[in-house]
Amino acid sequence: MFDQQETIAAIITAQGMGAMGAVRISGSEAFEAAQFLFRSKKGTLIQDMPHYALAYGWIYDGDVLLDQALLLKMKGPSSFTGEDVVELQCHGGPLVLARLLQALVSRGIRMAKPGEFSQRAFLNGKIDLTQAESVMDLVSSSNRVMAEVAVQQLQGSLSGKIKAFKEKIIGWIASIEAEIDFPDEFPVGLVTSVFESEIKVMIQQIDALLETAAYGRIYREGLRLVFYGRPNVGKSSLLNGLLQQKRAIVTAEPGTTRDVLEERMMIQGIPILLMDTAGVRDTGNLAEQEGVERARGAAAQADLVLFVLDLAQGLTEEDLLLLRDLDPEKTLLIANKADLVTNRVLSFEEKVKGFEVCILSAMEQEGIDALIQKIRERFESGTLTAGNEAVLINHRQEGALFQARKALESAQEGLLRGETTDLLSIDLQDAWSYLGEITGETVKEAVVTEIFARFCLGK
Ligand SMILES: Nc1nc2c(ncn2[C@@H]2O[C@H](COP(=O)(O)OP(=O)(O)OP(=O)(O)O)[C@@H](O)[C@H]2O)c(=O)[nH]1
Ligand SMILES: [Mg+2]
Repeated sequence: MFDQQETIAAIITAQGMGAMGAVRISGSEAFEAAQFLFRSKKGTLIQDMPHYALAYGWIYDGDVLLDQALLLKMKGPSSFTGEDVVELQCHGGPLVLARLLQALVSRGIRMAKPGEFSQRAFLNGKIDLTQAESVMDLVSSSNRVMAEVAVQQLQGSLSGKIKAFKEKIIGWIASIEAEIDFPDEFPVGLVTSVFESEIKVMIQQIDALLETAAYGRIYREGLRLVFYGRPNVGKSSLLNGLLQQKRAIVTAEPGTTRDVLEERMMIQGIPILLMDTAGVRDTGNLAEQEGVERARGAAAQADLVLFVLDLAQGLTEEDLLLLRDLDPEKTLLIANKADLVTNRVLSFEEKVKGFEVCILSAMEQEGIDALIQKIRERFESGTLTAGNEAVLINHRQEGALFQARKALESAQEGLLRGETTDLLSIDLQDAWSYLGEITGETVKEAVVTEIFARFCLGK
């Protein structure tokens, strides 16, 4: 855990030149340290400035003038970190900011580690863990949905739900304790029968949250779309067709693509990670063999496989073998090179029953729009309930929520078996504690450190 006694500072604006650059100082010596450097035009001292006030002036390192600046004073606990904070807003030159930071360090202020401001905010109870994580999502979001969900979670949309669960559970535990302590006043089983149905409702609500995890990953990392199939069927051509640029090498020779080639794009608001792979075949070439292995791996991890075949050749035995391992729910069958055939009726339709087929020509750019529409439909027909919930949980939150659900289920089963109420209470306490990991009250210190270490410098 970081030493909270120390006063820390960091550049909080992006690297490089900009109209503005800012340095934040946080801790008990923030005002004093800033006063060393800052001379207000009106001669005001920082200690005399009111809370949230701005002062205009100049920054000096000793006698050396560094920059012109605005100083913002925030008195703890009403600041982001909960400590005394000063923000110096100057001109956004990398050297100016570095010299300013250096001047602070030479006066005993420590440089903040990545995520340290946010970690202090968490430790001082200014934000909970879900809010800290949503800050990360917000600054790294590449699409509108993620940005909107992240800002709602920052406002507390997820914390609110978790808090409500926890309060309810505490209520149940209290009733159980009352039943145990004052058996005469509570007829046996009265309390438990009331919350049998309530536990069921809570499990359903948790399931709805758990369902958002898959979409959370897609909005954070992109929908993994993997081009897969035999060599030379036109996988790379199709990737280029979707991207509208000649990104992947295309040749008439089978075995052109070797590595997994990744490219990002947006399809109607959905962030997509396109992955072109090597054509699958038996080969003596070591590099190609490795490529084939990677192709299989990528297909296994795909959200959606675009299985490409060559319509001019029809469905080959090798195609069928590959198809057998694919899940129709996660696959679109692309019959490519439609420009080479005159009759577009699929002779092999029976053999690919269950798979949705898309006939197109990557070379002629024909049928690409219909493919885009199908990708969109696949995404929407999934389990997306997140849009209206405005909550997308991440992997860590999913894990804890899953454990909480298990504990609740165990309580539910206990109730049905007519277990004694003290056993029930243990399950409920477990559920409460797992929920607390999400917001951070019961989370282990190592996890907290790991979460904040992923933040960027100055956050
Ligand atoms: N006529 C026609 N030719 C196509 C079409 N799509 C791709 N081709 C041709 O098929 C050949 C192979 O295309 P690629 O895109 O390299 O095929 P691939 O599946 O990526 O091949 P590997 O990387 O070797 O696995 C090239 O000569 C392309 O021009 C199409 O729709 N129609
Ligand atoms: Mg290729």
